[in-house]
Amino acid sequence: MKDFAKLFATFVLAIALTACSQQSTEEAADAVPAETAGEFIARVNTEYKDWWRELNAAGWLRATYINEDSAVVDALANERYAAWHSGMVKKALKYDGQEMAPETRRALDIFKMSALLVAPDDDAKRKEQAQILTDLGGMYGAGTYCRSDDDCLSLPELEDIIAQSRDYDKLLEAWQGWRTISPPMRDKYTRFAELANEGAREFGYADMGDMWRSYYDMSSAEFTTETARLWQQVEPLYEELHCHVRAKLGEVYGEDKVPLDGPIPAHLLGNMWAQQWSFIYDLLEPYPGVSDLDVDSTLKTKDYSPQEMVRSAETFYASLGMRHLPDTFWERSMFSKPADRDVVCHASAWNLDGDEDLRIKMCIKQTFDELRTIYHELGHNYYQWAYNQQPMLFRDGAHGGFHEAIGDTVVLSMTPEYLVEVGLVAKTEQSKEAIINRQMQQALDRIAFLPFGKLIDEWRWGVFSGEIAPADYNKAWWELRLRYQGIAPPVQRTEANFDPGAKYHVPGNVSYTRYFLAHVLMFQFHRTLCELAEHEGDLHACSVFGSKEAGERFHAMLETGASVPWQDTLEKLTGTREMDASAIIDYFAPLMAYLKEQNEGRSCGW
Ligand code: X8Z
Ligand code: ZN
Repeated sequence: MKDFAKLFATFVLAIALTACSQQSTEEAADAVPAETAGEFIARVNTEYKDWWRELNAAGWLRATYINEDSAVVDALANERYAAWHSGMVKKALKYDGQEMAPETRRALDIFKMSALLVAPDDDAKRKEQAQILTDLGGMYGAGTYCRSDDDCLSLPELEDIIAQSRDYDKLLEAWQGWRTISPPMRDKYTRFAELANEGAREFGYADMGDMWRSYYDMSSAEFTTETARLWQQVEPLYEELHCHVRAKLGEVYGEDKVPLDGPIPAHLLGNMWAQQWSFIYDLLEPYPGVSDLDVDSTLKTKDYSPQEMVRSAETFYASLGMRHLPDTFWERSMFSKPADRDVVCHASAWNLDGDEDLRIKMCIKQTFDELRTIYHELGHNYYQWAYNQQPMLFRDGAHGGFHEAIGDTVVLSMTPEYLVEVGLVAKTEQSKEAIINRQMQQALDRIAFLPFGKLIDEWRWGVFSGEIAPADYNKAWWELRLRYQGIAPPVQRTEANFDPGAKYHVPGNVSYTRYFLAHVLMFQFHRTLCELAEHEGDLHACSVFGSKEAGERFHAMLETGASVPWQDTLEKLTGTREMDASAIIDYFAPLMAYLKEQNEGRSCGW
């Protein structure tokens, strides 16, 4: 999530030092720039690195120690950074239309879009916006549901209920309970959107959504079309899964609660946001008892510590030829939920100084789901580490979807055979039934996620463009949830609620289409890595664990960072310049056949 890094090639450093001596001349705002574009970018890279360190120190403190003081430090760092950024962007705009090296042009474009906080060029408004974002993050992180003064449940506790309980009313209470944290965010979020739009317009974008969509080496309109195209490719898979899951939930909870021709109540899918459904696998296991992949039990019976779970992920990356994580990673990461203070438990991976100060922040539990998330987070860390030889502005993923896909590509290699090899399950079977069981488990994660991954930003694009007015925030949210996911709130929702605020990335202001794209890309990457590892046979049976050939090419992609358009990076690894869902469709072919058979005679859709 947090990307970028430091370390400069000597020539960049030399130019940067020259640039520093020219700082006073560039104060004359309207004058012809005293620096060449290349010199200017070198200076941005240097200064940005210092900002990066400061912002991340404040951000880390805020996320791992939520209190009044960290709020002050975080808001101030963001406000000061935003002032610097907006001043520098104004200068950057003066180079528009000038001849320059392509990598300088790219760096300038990236810089204009790289605002962590897009605020208007006005001290008071900048301060207000930084404060709002710090507050929203804190409200989410410290959010609890209290039945009474001394009976409060945190998010991880509420998530456990949603994952484990099969009692309709108990699930409902946890679902509603968590959503009591977000109504107070509504006014703040409304104001945030106004200010962010004002800032985006000053940078030349139609609104903040337009700015987000412009980050993909194509026009904003092309990007909208591109995501719609990918969704169309995968929609049939989702509809089959939805139909089958709904039928099974109807058997468990009764058709009065889960009508077979309508949307699924949002609290029954094992996840607080109904975004990934693997926690209800027990209700869906196609062939009960065949090839037991119960990693949860192993983690609990062998009493894996959070550190041991992280080591397991590190061992995988090392098997691809990557380095072992630095000592500071182990010393400075937050692996568990501290008992004495509020923290943001939502998992994230950081590079605090842009160089090697890599860390993850998680409240690790002993589940397979969490283990997969650890592999996901280390994907970010290994990416950050690999591109730290790039100039600062290129220390980022080829695009956000690449960043999110690295760790998940590795997760696709956690095959039953791999799990046996590392002692996470006792034995595995090679039958057709075993394959379908595993695919069901994976589809509940990967296929179920697709519409969710698509709709979150569709809501925000609407909010930022003004198409969704504040008076319709919640209504529009549930319309999208219905349209894409075929789910509905279990109780009536009104504009007194603000359900988008109960999802981390909304108050956290993290764009979300990246995850949708990652769910397409990870299968493309996996297909290529499996070819490099000379895997023969079905794609779903491939693990690249231990393959130095696959690891080398994978790492070469990571090192490239954001230095070239993502299409070039994709082509270099996979031979194609397009994101394409055919790999995910191939991968799940066995399960789709099973689902179609199961759904015969059912009326699917909602
Ligand atoms: O936020 C995350 C990661 C951190 S980048 C844990 N994910 C999305 C979410 O939880 O909503 C991974 C899957 C989607
Ligand atoms: Zn991530």
